[in-house]
Amino acid sequence: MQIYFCGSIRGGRQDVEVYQRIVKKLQCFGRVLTEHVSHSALSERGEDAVLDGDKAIHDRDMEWLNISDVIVAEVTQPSLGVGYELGRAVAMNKRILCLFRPSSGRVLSAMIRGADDGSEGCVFKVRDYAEEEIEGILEEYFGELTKK
Ligand code: 6IA
Repeated sequence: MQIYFCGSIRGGRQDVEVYQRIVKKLQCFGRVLTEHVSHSALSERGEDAVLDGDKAIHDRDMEWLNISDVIVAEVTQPSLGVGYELGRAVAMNKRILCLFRPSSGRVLSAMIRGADDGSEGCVFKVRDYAEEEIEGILEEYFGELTKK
């Protein structure tokens, strides 16, 4: 299974340790194409050092999004790039799981929360969680997915 993980980069790296925990667990279920999103060496400004620049990042990520079977996004730290990836993934009819931590004190965008219609068959899911629940939530989600 090809998994595309989304997390904030230029939107702010405050949650990088949570991303690491998510990516580590995701690697039990398949290949995480965007593992670098969880690297602590990648800073908000680090991508400026990439020679090929933003267009190459965008085009490669869109290719990976296209070949992915499932998208998992940590959406607590608001990020334009993550919002864009989710919109593109919806247009590609991809299966999407968004993870949000209410303990952050933030309120999730209605455009993300509202994309989950609450029905069992909805391919766009939003799950509120506390950090210690990550592994259990992912086990449950991927367990259901492999049954389908
Ligand atoms: O607007 P943001 O930068 O917060 O957007 C973050 C999202 O866009 C992530 O989910 C990534 O998939 C994607 N993204 C943004 N910057 C990069 C990037 N920079 N590489 C790959 N995906 C990115 C260069 C990193 C490289 C030196 C390892």
